[in-house]
Amino acid sequence: MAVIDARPGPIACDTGRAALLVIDMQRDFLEPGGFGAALGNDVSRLARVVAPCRALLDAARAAGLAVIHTREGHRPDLSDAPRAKVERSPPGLRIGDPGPMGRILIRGEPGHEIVPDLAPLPGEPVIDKPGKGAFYQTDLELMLRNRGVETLLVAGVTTEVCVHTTVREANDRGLRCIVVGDCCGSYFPEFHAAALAMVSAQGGIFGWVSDVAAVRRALLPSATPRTGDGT
Ligand code: C5J
Repeated sequence: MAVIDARPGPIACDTGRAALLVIDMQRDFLEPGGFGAALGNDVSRLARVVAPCRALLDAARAAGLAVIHTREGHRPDLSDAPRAKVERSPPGLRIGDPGPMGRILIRGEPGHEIVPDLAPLPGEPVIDKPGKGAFYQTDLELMLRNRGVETLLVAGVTTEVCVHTTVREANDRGLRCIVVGDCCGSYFPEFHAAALAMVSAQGGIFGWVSDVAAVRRALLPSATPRTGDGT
């Protein structure tokens, strides 16, 4: 049992029944020259969470937690892309259009891949999701139930969109969520801060908010702090 310092209070976590979920750390969202940058976003706000995420991943792997990755994207024929989602972007920058790193948000294209520093290890499931939430039209819930997971550590991008949607979905499924705040990123700092505040408000209405240093201290009590973990 690990006890993780968090808001609104410490949270005990049975590491045998916990998983780390890393959400949408994809090249198109994070890298200069990708889809996120083409939309005019400052991708450095997202890229800066790669190092803390790597420190979190290393700790979770060392502590024996299940590690699951997600990617947002669609089939090449767009049969799983709702028109309402496709039409929300300007023509030329829509899902399926040719982008700087291949077709935008299409599975199999270079931009859809997870950034190299956070690449899944063999055996770590990768959930391809068509929506913002990682539970919508995926087998994530089945995987977590089969593994007996009760607690989810959540990291990734973007804080107020796919991370928040997933945490809300998980909360309604009876899972305890610990959002690792400095391992989440947004193009909008004010949305990031508000999204984290909303998780832990009202006694933890959606869950807990912690940071990578606290998680590493709890999971690996004898390890020395390292660069990237916020200490
Ligand atoms: C994610 C998005 N991953 N912001 N997608 O948050 O469209």
